[in-house]
Amino acid sequence: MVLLGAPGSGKGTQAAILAGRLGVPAISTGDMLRQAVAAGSALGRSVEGTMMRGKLVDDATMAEIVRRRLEEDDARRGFLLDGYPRTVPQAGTLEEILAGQQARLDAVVLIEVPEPVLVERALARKRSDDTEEAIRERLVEYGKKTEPLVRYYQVRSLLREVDGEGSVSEVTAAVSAALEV
Ligand code: B4P
Repeated sequence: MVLLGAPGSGKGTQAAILAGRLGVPAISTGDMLRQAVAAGSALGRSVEGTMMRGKLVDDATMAEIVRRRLEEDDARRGFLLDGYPRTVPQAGTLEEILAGQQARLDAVVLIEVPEPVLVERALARKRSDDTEEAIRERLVEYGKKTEPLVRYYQVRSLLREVDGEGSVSEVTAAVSAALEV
């Protein structure tokens, strides 16, 4: 499964809850990148500036990271992707990876939250990449590069839309209902 939504929509929050419930790993590309930055690895050093500016890391780098992660044993029985794909080329890469594993996506959940609430939540989170400028830039990037995925998955009959404005438990209930889990 894939969780789709603007930055601050609560993808990561819901992915962790749902993954626990379904017994599959929640794979957050944002967390993986932040860990690389914290560890000071070559990958971390190469993506740090991009993340701080609120820009997306390039598709080739992300393809490499996700391909490796989905080959790990714990992802063989299923997984919940949080924050990938974020561009149409990334969605194509994911399809290729899954085809190579004779697997397919079951569903894509879009968590919808109005922009003022997104900014408020992200500022409250106080993560190092959450300056107001970076948050605004992430929303612009989302509109340009990630929103086209809504249509991409709609035409493939995979998209399930959920209102993400309620409390964490209300959103979990809405996501569970949409997925019938
Ligand atoms: P991510 O880590 O994916 O960050 P995000 O989109 O901001 O967070 P998310 O939507 O998961 O919100 P959260 O649950 O934390 O990406 C960070 C950066 O990494 C990107 O900007 C980019 O540079 C890079 N990156 C990652 N993946 C990439 C890719 N595929 N391609 C290129 N670049 C990539 O929730 C936000 C806050 O709201 C939290 O504080 C939470 O506690 C709160 N909250 C959640 N649900 C709530 C609710 N229902 N009510 C009230 N508060 C709630």
